[in-house]
Amino acid sequence: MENTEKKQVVFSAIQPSGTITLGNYLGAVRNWVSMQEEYNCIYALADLHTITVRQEPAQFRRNILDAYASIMACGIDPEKSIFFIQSHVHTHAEIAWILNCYTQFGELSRMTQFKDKSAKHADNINAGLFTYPSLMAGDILLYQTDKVPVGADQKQHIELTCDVARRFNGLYGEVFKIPEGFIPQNGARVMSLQNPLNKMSKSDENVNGCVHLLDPPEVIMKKFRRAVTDSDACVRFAEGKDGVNNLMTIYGAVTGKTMEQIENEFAGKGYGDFKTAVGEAVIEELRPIRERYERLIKDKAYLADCYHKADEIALKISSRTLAKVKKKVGYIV
Ligand code: AQP
Repeated sequence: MENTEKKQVVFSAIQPSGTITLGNYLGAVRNWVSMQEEYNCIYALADLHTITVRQEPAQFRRNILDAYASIMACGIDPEKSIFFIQSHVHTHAEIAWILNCYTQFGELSRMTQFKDKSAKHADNINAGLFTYPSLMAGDILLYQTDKVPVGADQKQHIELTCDVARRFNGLYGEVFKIPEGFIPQNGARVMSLQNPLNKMSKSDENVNGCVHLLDPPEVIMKKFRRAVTDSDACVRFAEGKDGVNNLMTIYGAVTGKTMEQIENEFAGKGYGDFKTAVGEAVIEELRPIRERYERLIKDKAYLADCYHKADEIALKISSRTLAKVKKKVGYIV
């Protein structure tokens, strides 16, 4: 599985903080799948990050396996990519501590995700939530990554990763490769169907705002039929039409159609026809994923075999960078 060809390295991760959403899929995971042929791909289930928000242990354990199977069902091939579980590879926690000491308080204070999540979980603004970007920087930098396929919400964290890497390299020489974000043209920021000013999130309490990869077809259709639009009754992409813009973005991302083609397709038709078309397109996109998931989740031994093999390779690769980092800092290794 470890590829020695000189392909560029791709790294990305996803949190098992709930059922994977259409936003996660269109913003990130779809690119993870398509990049497998051309790049050396390393993907992780970022379960260390997940406990920055309190998890119920039994549910968390189920979410980890469900998310692992869901991502594989999207098309991650264990023969082509390394797909491991972050908490199984100790180098991540270790480098996070070191990078914490090269990341400024002021930089972390400016992160919008920290501000958003602190507001959402005001009773648990823990240090892990604050230093989350140092762990994310470590995840990426451990693998000498070239490209990081993510949704638009992660742009700020990638920029911080590059700043920390440049700072470290400035002190000690070329230790880290400076990565770049890889953000899709379509679907980089899928919004909630109920509140199109907020992004669609796994942990959204309003279930109707969020389409999950494993939702049955009738549930997906119901969510799209209930999606918030406006009183304009015209399918066009324009300022102030956040709900319709979001539905058009989703439809465009799934069908490959431009906003202009979508406007022409629905000229003279109402929102009812449009919402049904978006629902049908999404149902067909997700159908094979749900079917593959149903098969995979029954085969726990196969899943365990996949992640154990990947954990081992990830540890081997990441240990090289960690050893270099520790030596540069001055530790006896
Ligand atoms: N709404 C979205 N549109 C496009 N891309 C998105 N991503 C997340 N939401 C959207 C991308 O999905 C990848 C994995 O995200 P994550 O699990 O690391 O964390 P997140 O960004 O905090 O995702 P959620 O779904 O919003 O989780 P919770 O509810 O736990 O906070 C990333 O590449 C992200 O950009």
